[in-house]
Amino acid sequence: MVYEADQIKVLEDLEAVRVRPGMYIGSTGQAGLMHLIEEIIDNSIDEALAGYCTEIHVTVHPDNSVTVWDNGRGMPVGIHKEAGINAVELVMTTLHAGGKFDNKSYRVSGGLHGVGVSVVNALSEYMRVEVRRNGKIYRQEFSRGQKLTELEVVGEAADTGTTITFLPDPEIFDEVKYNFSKLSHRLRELSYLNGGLLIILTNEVAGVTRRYQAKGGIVSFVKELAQNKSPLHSEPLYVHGTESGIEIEIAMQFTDSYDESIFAFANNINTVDGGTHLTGFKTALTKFLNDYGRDKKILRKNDSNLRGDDIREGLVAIISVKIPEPEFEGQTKTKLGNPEVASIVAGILQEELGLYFKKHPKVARVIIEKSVTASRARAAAAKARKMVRRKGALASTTLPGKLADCSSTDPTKSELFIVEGDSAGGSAKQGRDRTFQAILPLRGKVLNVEKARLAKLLDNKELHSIITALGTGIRDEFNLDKLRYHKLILMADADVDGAHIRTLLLTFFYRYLRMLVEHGYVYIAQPPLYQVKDGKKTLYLYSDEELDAFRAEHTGKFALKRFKGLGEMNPHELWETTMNPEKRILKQVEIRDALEADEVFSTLMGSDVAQRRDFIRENSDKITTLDI
Ligand code: 0RA
Repeated sequence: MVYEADQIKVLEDLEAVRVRPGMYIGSTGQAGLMHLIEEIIDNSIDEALAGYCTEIHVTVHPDNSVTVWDNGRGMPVGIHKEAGINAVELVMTTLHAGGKFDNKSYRVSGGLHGVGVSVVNALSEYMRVEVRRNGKIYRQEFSRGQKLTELEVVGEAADTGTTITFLPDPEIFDEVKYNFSKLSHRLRELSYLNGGLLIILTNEVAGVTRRYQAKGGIVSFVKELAQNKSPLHSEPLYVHGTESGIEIEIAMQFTDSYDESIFAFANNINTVDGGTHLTGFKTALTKFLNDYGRDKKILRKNDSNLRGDDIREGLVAIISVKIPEPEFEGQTKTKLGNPEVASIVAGILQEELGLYFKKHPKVARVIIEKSVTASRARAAAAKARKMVRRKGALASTTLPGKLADCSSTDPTKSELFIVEGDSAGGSAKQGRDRTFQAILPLRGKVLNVEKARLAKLLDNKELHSIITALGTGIRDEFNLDKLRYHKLILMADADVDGAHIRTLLLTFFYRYLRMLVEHGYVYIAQPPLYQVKDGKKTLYLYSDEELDAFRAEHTGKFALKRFKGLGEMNPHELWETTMNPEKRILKQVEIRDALEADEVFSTLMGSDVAQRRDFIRENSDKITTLDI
């Protein structure tokens, strides 16, 4: 039975969620809304992982409510013995009830989301659960964490499954507006990670439906990621194995590109900070190829061992592990901690590589030869750098000539504005607070990172000046302690060209200075789009929405000016609107933003014209509204 004390506890718990939503879902903005949807989807994904669910439909309705439908076993509807209430109600109204009665083999959640559906209920103005089970349709409705109705049978069902609809509470959320680009990105990722699973996303407002299904699972994922690069072997390698209840899946494709794109997932969560699965993978790959190369005499006696990063140059890979009890570590819980996973991944990978290369010795040779070339190129580049340094012409400590540095030498207080164009750079130099703000103007087209070899990258004047201004060096010589500014602010026009430069710079940061993004040091400045003069008052507006709102409120006369570029603002205006820490809006770049930029970049710069055209058509919003 439920005792009065229990009931009071439950009410207190869910009230606590409403009082401090940020503690449970991170924020009450778009990211928080995303958490609500992910929480519900995760339950359906768990059901798919357990092997009972083949389809998930996510629908966003015009009233902002969201429905997640699945064809799993259906949430249990029976009375829970200890609690004395039905299981749907228990799960929906009790904090952390999830684990009480389900004995699922895998859980998606575990660190990142995993707050429980009751949290979604607590933060929803309305919520409805429908279960198809035992030939019947059951329904129960809730609001703000409490039940509105009892669990009732409302019809007959031919199949099984669960349908959950929720409407985020406007009392909690600043604005209920979903980020469709993030949502579709995540659903597509989930379809790859759960091969065969059909996921359908419908945006009823825009009248758009997207269908995600990848019969080939992570092999299709790798093919897609590698499609703009030239592969060194025709089909991706696929490795699969289970040990001690831990399931390992790896797909990899070596290409002639110069960067490595390895994505590691644990229970469908993108572990951007890596962890034991990634360590196991890297160790085994390096060891195996060195042993194999020696054994087959591809590596000679005098050759030194191949280094991991030389082997991984040009590698596109997905590592996906599924673990009964994942441990997620780090501030953002995106690093896998389970120590046993490293040796399990390493063991399975070594064994499978042995079998694969027995059948495909040519592939092994191509990969090892590519690694040797990479290592020679790296040595040559290092030697060239040393020569230059010895000549004293360009010690990496010599700051670029066009950098207008700040007077502060304390990195935690210093900011670097990387500004597109000389004229905007000039305004920024005059408008800045020189005690802590440094300006680096960029001219012309920045190098195409995709097609350039690392050594050549250092020849590019623009990127070279960024690297020297930062002070950290890159790749092997990267040293975070030498970073001269803890805020790196990209400042470009709010037009298509500006968006391209931003995409390019983010891609450069993502591939060569990822640590800076991970530490939250990279920002995007948000210059205003409009200036309105209303009598004596001058106001700046940063989006078309703000302009619409202003128009709605001001029926009288006002002078409107649209800024076509940063260069149109005088130094004072630029300071007031975009640089003054008291007033400016900065967007902190997340690793996901940088990854998306990397994808946009690869497609835009890739050689497939038809694909590029489709991409631009589908993502015109992203490219023109700078939502990268
Ligand atoms: C607990 C146990 C079982 C299924 C579920 C939860 C479940 C929850 C949700 C939420 C959305 N979709 C879902 N699908 C399943 C298994 C019960 C059994 O043994 O049949």
